[in-house]
Amino acid sequence: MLLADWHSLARAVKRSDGVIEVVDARDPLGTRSRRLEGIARAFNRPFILVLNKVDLVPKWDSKAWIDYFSSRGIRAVPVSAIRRKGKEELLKAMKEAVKERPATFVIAGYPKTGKSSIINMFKGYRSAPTSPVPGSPGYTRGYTIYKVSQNIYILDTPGTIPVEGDYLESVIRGRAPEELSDPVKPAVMLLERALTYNPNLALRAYGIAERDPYVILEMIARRRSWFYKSTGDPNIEEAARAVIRDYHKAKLWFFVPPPVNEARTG
Ligand SMILES: Nc1nc2c(ncn2[C@@H]2O[C@H](COP(=O)(O)OP(=O)(O)OP(=O)(O)O)[C@@H](O)[C@H]2O)c(=O)[nH]1
Ligand SMILES: [Mg+2]
Repeated sequence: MLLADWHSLARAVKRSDGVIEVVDARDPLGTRSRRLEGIARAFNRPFILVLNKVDLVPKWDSKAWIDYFSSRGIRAVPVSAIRRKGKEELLKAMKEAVKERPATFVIAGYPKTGKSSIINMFKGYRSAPTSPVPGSPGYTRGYTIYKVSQNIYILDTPGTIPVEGDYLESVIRGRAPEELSDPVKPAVMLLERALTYNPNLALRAYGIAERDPYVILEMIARRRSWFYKSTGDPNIEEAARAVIRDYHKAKLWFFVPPPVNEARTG
């Protein structure tokens, strides 16, 4: 597991000319790091928020999120790194944010938000290693600098987790599903959250017409013949890991729209 290394990140921000924070468009506030934003502010670095994976949410939703951040004074750019959408707009935002050349941007954010994929979008080929699930081979381990345009560089960083961030996101992004000692609790929370936003979720993902998270886990285990050897009961821990993996792989589909009438906290 990658421990949050704020010290290295702060040092990188200090040496950079600008900061790009990447959040997951499916749950922008759950994957947003206030602490990272605070570091950028502390060093007075121009800040751009990338709403990545917009291919996984409807257009009205990504638009609403861009408005949400814009109205709070944050420059936000919708991107789909894997579809190479938003590349020009992001580059434009970077060029406008930092005038001096060469310019180096730190790209940072929660694990698996697609930081390295954004670098690859600029490169046009797989240059930075990427991986679908926390802990699977390809996650970013160290700090690596990539040239993404004439005189413009991006420093890729490991996904460091803000301890004060969203509990569920920090748990499921912080460790490989196999390494979670109690995968059931976060999987149940994940299913509860997912069902709030997409009541037909289990039907779509698993063909299961149930809305109780425990029942869903049990049915997944039964269908896949996962049983505890000792008791013969359905192995809901294995099912829980599968559910978490399916969220990372976007098989478990839901998205969180912007809050309405929320007090503006900045
Ligand atoms: N659907 C979709 N998936 C994406 C997008 N960008 C990245 N991904 C996927 O998200 C997963 C994580 O991507 P990475 O680029 O490795 O994410 P990262 O933030 O660099 O991850 P760490 O280095 O582990 O922190 C991979 O499976 C990517 O294919 C996107 O725009 N849309
Ligand atoms: Mg990476």
